[in-house]
Amino acid sequence: MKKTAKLRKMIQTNNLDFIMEAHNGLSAKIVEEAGFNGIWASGLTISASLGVRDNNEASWTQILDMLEFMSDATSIPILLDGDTGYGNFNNARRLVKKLEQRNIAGVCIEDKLFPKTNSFINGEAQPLADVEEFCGKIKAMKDSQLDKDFIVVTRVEAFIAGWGLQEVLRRAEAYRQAGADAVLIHSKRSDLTEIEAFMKEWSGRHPVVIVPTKYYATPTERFAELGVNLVIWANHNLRASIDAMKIISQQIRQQKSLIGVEGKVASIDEIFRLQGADELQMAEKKYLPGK
Ligand code: SPV
Ligand code: MG
Repeated sequence: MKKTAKLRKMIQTNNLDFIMEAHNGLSAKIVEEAGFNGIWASGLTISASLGVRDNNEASWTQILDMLEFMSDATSIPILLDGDTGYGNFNNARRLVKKLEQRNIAGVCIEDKLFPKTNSFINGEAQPLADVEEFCGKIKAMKDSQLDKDFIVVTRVEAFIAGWGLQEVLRRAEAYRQAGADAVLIHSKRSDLTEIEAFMKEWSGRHPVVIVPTKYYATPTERFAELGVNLVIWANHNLRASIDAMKIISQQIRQQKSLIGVEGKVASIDEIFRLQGADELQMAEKKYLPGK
């Protein structure tokens, strides 16, 4: 099955599915090996891994380059966090074209303004996109895709920006009618009240995606009970690696030695395995004279 068809199936079937954050080829590979059926290419973690802020400081082609490595390293579908689509409808439809060329299965766009700011930084001060303009962007993206299974997820930021349920519903419905394949309802509350209220009114009319970063303490069964289709674990590989790198850097600096760390880090052979070094050795035997 194509990557696009796999991701489409994940959002369209009624059972709850999960995708996991990755920010480069290596972390994407690790997500696949962990058994996930899909990858969230997070704007926050890709930009953080590049040492920049989640404010479109990395250019969209720099993101595209990273995605190419992630896509080449894996066989499961990738959903790109495409921020606002990096401009207006025209930039967004060109993004779709470039993503399809790199075998990316779908993109999520959020109804904010370029350059965006992460939803967890002063969210209530963030202006939202005009609904009509955003619907034009959705239509342009859907009209430009060549593969019918490529998905466009539209992320409603109205709760984040301090609006109520009515505004969230108005936007979600408008985006559904404009052709979005799913709506992502984002909430920065530590409980599930906003998501619950939305799911009740929405009553299954179109697939729903959530990101439980802030309401992490909610048992996962609740998401299934509410009828959520897809959960994004949005940033945990980067966060795990930050802690691991801090500990090892500090230890090596303090001990001026590798004696205490060798058993605590992945082996060099494990790096080779993740890179697929074996395959190259076999290919050399086949293709290089004298090997
Ligand atoms: C991301 O992972 O970049 C997201 C999710 O967009 S959030 O950080 O919650 O906005
Ligand atoms: Mg993001």
